Amino acid sequence: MASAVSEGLLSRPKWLPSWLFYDAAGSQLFNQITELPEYYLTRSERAIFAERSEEIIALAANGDALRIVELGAGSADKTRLLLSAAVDRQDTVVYEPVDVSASALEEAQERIEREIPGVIVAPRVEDYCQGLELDPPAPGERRLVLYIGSSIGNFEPEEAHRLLCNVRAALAPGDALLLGVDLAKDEATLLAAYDDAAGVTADFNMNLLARLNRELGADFDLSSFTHRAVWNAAHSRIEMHLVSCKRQRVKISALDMAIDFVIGETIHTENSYKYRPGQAEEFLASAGFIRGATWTDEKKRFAVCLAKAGTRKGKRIGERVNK
Ligand code: AVJ
Repeated sequence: MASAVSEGLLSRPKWLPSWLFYDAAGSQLFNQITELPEYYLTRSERAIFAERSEEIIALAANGDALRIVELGAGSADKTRLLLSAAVDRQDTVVYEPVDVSASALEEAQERIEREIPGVIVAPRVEDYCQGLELDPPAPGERRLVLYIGSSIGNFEPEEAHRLLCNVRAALAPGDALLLGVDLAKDEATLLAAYDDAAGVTADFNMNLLARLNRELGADFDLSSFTHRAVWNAAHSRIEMHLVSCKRQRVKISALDMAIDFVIGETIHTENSYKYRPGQAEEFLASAGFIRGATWTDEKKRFAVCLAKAGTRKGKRIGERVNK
């Protein structure tokens, strides 16, 4: 954390990595975001699962039993629709949620085992960006990896490609990946989703500075920064920034650093890439996956793609993909 923060704040323009959002307070704010009227992503993806879970699970299983792995599982809320569909087809389902947050995984395990009998939860506290190792499938078993919720949207296109290659390298031919991506759409809808009327996304962004104050002894004055969301059409991404309202100096005692801001200077805190139709399928194909099927919600805001591991392996790259 210390090295990422000092690298980002010493750069011009200044930036901070978006994984820093998710401390306990930030994870809670993110859960609130998913319930906002403007944040259509979670609702759109959940609507797809509500309608298509059976079909998705049947296509992935292809007559065998499934073992389900979820990358960046968090609270695993929408996943329950897929898990229920899987236990309808087989008596028990092993579900391995992978996340860096042990507390989120504990809560998810407790809730899923209570609410969906037949699911055996085997949580893994791991950073999947460092590469991925999976247990080999038992005879008559296939793996389904879930990477849903537009989590891939935080990665630069080259990083996203590398991550998909790493997933492919961990799979055997016939295993499957279910990928959820947000689709490019009109600017007003996108901006509202990342700058909601209740100000929850602003709090989520500002929590980053509060976190640096708490954990690195920084003295950011939260009232002299504001939240800004921008649609970058050239790169097809929403950007989040923190804007300094005045000329100021901030000290970060744990890093023994002082950082100067001019008025209006920004810290770039997140990119959230929005895919055009067909783009996720192209990414998957170039990482060694075979096209399966794509589902979208009624308003075509969000897409879920099922892809099968082909015989050509993706190139495994152990290097961390989100700096
Ligand atoms: C968790 C990366 C999917 O990009 O929409 C929500 C994070 N940032 N509001 C997204 C987020 C601002 C979210 N992802």
